[in-house]
Amino acid sequence: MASSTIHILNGPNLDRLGNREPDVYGTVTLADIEAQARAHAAGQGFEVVFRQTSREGELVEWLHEASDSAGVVLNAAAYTHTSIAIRDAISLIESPVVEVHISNVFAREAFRHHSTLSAVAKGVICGFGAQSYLLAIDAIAATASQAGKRT
Ligand code: CA2
Repeated sequence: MASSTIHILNGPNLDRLGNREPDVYGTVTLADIEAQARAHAAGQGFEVVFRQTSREGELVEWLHEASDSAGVVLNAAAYTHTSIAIRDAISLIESPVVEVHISNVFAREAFRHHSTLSAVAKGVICGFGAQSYLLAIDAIAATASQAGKRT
């Protein structure tokens, strides 16, 4: 039977969201994002596994664990711009991975314009604040229903 679980994986420093750099990230906390994402996913019949780590290898292991899920919403934070290990893990799993960013990385420093992950992700959503996560959930729901995995 098709999975109805979406894994939402967050990388380094995202646990510090809330009051630093509000011009870039707003004032939302990661706990706020989790609550919004759980409610949004539940409205479409999905359960959520929501995790954050500062360790690259842990993100790799969590991607492996998400292999048979309905999809993965991945904000790899700074690892987005550097990690071949996370890219390889995305390539290895069956589930669609949506790369998300709170900020519009293309309106920021040049080193944020390149992602090692985008080419192997199903798609990329950035610049919509916490709503980037909700749009990614919608994209996974649409992908699952298009593939006939869910009705
Ligand atoms: O915009 C995003 O979601 C990012 O993935 C956030 C990463 C950044 O390295 C990416 O280029 C874009 C940084 C997360 C750091 O989180 C902070 C938390 C508190 C205060 C400042 C940053």
